[in-house]
Amino acid sequence: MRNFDGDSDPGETQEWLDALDASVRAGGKQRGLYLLKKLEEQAQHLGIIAHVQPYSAYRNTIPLEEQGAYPGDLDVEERITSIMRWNALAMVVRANQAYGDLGGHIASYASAAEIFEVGFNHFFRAGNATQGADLVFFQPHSAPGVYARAFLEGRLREEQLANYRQEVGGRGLSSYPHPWLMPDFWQFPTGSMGIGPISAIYQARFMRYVEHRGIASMGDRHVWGVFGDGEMDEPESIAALTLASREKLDNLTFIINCNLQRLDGPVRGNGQIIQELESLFIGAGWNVIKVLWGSDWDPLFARDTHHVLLRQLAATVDGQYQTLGANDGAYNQSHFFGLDPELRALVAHMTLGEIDALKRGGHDFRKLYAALRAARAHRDGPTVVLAKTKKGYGMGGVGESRMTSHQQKKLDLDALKVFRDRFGLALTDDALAEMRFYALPENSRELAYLRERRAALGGHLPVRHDAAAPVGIPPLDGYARFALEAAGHEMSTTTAVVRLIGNLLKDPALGPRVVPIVADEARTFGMANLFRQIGIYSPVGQLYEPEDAASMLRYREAKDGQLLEEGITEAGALSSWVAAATAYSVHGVAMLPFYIYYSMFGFQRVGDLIWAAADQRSRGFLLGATAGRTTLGGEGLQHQDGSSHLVASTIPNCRAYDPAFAYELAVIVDHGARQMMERQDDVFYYITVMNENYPQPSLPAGAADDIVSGMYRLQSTAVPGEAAAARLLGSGAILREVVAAAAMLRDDWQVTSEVWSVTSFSELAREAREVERANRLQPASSPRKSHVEGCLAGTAPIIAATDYVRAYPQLIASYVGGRFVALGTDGFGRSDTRAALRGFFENDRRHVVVATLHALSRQGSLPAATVAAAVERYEIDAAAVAPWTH
Ligand SMILES: Cc1ncc(C[n+]2csc(CCOP(=O)(O)OP(=O)(O)O)c2C)c(N)n1
Ligand SMILES: [Mg+2]
Repeated sequence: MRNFDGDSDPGETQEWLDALDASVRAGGKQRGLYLLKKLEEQAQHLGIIAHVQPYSAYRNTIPLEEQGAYPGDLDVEERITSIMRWNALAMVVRANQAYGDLGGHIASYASAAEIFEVGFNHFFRAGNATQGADLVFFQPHSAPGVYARAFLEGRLREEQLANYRQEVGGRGLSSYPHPWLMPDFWQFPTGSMGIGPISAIYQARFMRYVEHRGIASMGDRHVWGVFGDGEMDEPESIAALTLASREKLDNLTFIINCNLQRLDGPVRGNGQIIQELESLFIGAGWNVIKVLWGSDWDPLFARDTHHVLLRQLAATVDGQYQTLGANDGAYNQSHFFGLDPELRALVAHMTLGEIDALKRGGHDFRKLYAALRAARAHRDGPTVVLAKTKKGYGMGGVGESRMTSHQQKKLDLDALKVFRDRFGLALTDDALAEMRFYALPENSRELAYLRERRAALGGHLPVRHDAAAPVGIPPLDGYARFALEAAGHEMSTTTAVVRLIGNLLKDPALGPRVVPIVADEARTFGMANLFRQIGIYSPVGQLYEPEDAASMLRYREAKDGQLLEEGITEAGALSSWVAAATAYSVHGVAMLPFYIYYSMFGFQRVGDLIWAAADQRSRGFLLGATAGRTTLGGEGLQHQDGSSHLVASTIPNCRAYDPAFAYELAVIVDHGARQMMERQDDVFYYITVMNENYPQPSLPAGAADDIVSGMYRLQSTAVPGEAAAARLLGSGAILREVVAAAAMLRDDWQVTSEVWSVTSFSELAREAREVERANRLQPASSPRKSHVEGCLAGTAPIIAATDYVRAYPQLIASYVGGRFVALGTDGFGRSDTRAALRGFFENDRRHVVVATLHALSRQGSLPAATVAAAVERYEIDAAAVAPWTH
C-alpha cells in the first residue's frame, strides 16, 4: 500500500483498521463506537489530541443500507424537474433579451432544482383543517424555479412569467421573495443574504413559544430553509445556531445548497466548505447530514476497500472540485481518478461518458429524499442537510461550475440546444429560439403527478395568508389613565411605556397576545417586575433555584413565560419580533410584540432586518429606549442615537414618533394598537422613549387626533387674537428646552411665540408629500392642505429643535412658509451631562432663543445687535468650532 497521507507504517495502520472492522462485524456499530470513544479518551489522556475534529469523512452520512426506497416516480419527477429548469431559465433569459439588464439568475436554481423538487413533491406541507402549513424559506435567487413550478401547477399565468422582474403596474413577478409585492404568494423575504437563516430559526422557536403558552397548537409543522453555502458567511446566518440546538428545535431543517460557489468564485477555493460547515454545525449542536455523492458512486465506494477514493475526495479542495465539475469525463479521469493507480482501477470499467455523468448527491432524488426524511424524523434538535451540487448544473460550457456562472443570464441558441438535449426536453428549435414556456398538457401524466403530490401534501406552496381574527384593545382611559391624567407627576417616557405594557398585559383579551421582547436590557428599562409577573420564556422552565428566589422581582423562567429575553443579540431579538409580528399571517393568530432596546442599536445595528420586517408586513411596536443623543447623557459616542428617526422615515409602512409626554405616548400606543390589531393595517410603529425624568402634564382637551397626526399647539405667549412673532417646534425631551426658550424670549426680549409639540416630523412630512402630489397632479381639483400647512400657515419664522440630526425636522421644511431653522445633534455623541451636551450640540434653550432672534433679525423685525446681545448674555462661545467637526 502507498504512503498516501504521511502514513509512516501502513502495515500497522491496516492492523488497526482490520481490528475495528472485526469488532464491528462481531459486536455491531455500537461496539465500534464504544471502542472509538475509549480510544479518543486515551488519546486525550496521552495529550495527542485536545479534542476530536468535528467532521466526518467526505462521503454521504446516510449509508446505502439505510437509504430506504424512494416513494416517488423517479422518471416523472426527472421530467418535471427538467421542465422547471427550462421555464426558470427561459424566464430569466427572456427578461434580459427583451429588456436589456433586468438581471436574474439561472445558475443557482439550476443547482437547487432537485432540492426544491424533493421538497415540493414529498416534504413541504401546505396547511389543512387541523394544522397550518410548513414554513419554507427559499433561496432568493432561485425564485424563478418557484415561479416555474407555480406556473406548471396553474397558479401563475404565462403573462406573469413573461413579465418576470417587471413589477410596475402589477403585471409581473418579483425578482426575489417579497411579501410586500406579492402578498398572496411569498411569506418570507430572503433576498438579503443571512436574514433568511436567522429568521427561520426564530420562527421555529416562536412556534414553540406559541404552543407552550397555549395560544395555538402547532402540530408537527416544520420549518425548512434552503440557503446558499456562500450565504453562510453572513454573521446573521450563523448567529442563532446554538439557540436552535439549545432549545431542541427539531421542527427545523436547513438545507444548504453547497454548490461550492458564490458570486465571484469559489466559497472556499483552498478548502472544503462542506467540511467547514459540518464542523460548525456539529459544534453548534446540530444533527448534520451530508449528501455528497449520487447513487452511481455507490458501487465505487463499495469497492473502495482501501479508502483510496475517500482519501482522494478528502484531499481535493473546492477550487479543484469546481474545475473538475467544469470539465468532461476525460479530464476527470486524468486529473482525479488518474492520480492513483488503485483509483484508476476503480473506474477502469467505466466509459468517459459514464465518468462525466457521475452525479453529486444534491442532484440525486434518492439521496436527498433519504436525508430530508431523516431530518424530519430527527428528534430533540435541528438538522442541517449539506447537499453538494454543481452551480449551473446542466448549463454546459456557458455556466456549469464556471467562475462566471452566477452572472450568466443570456444563452445563445447553441447553448440552449445543449441544455435541451441534456435534459431531454421536447422543444423544437423554434420553441427554443423563441424561449417558449413549456406548459404541461392537461391530460399528461406529469401534470397529474404534480397535482397528486401537492394534494397529498395539502395544496399549493408558497401561499401567504392574511385572515387572523382582530383583537380588541381595551379603552385608553382605563389602562392609560396614569398617563392621560399625570397632573405634573414626574416620570420618564420609558417608565410610562413600561407601565402601559404592564397594564395591557393585564387585559384578559389582549394581554396574552402581548409579547414583550428584550435583548438583555430589561433592568435598564425598569422591566424587572415582568420577570415575576409574566415569567421569562424557557422551553424547559427553570431548572435551578434563582439566587433572588425570595425577591419580589425574582428572575423567573417558565415554560409558559411570556417575556422573550433574547440575550445580547439585537439581530435575534428583532427576528423574534418579526416572528411575533407576522404571526397573524403565518399562524392566523395576531400577536402584539413590543421589542424595547437601546435606540442606537436598532435601525443602525439591525436596520436591514427591520427593512425585511417591513417587507413581510410586520405589525408591532419597536421601542427605541434611552433615546436622544443628548438625553442619554453618560453613555457616549456609540450609544447616543441621533439618526434612527431619519432612517425610520424612509420605511413606507413604519410610523415613527418621538413623543415628549406620557400622554402623547399613550395616545400613540393606543392608536397604533388599534390600527394594527383591530383595523389590521400592515404598519408597524417605532417610538422613541427617554430616560429623563420630568413632570408629566395631563392630556390637553382635543389634542389626541393632532398628536397622532404629528403636531399640536402646546402654548402661545402671544396676546390672544394676535399672531406670534415666531413658531417654536420641539420634539421628545427637547420640547422642554423649547418651552423654556419661549419664556426667555418673552421675558428677556419681549418676543412672542407659539410652542408646538411635534410628535412626528416623519408623519407630518409623509402627509404633506401626499397632499403636495395630489395638488400637483390634479390641479383642477380644489387644493388640499396638509396638517403641517394648516398648523404653520403664515410667514413668521419657524425654529425646530430635536435630539436628532437636523435632517429630521427638515423633513417638513419645504412644506411650510416662513424661514425654517433646524437645531439638532449632528456630529459624534460623547458622554457628559444633558445640559453640557445640549450646550455642545447647540439645541438647548439658549440656542433656540438665539436662533429665533437671528431669524427675526434676518427678516428685519429686530436689529442684528439683539442677536449679538443674546449670544453675550447667555455666555455662548461664539468662537467654538461646530460640534459636527470634532
Ligand atoms: C446581504 C447581501 N449581500 C450580497 C448579496 C448579493 N448576492 C446575491 S446572491 C450572492 C451569492 C450567493 O451565493 P450562495 O449563497 O453560495 O448561493 P448560490 O447562488 O451559489 O446558490 C450574492 C453575493 C445579497 N443578495 N445580499
Ligand atoms: Mg453557492
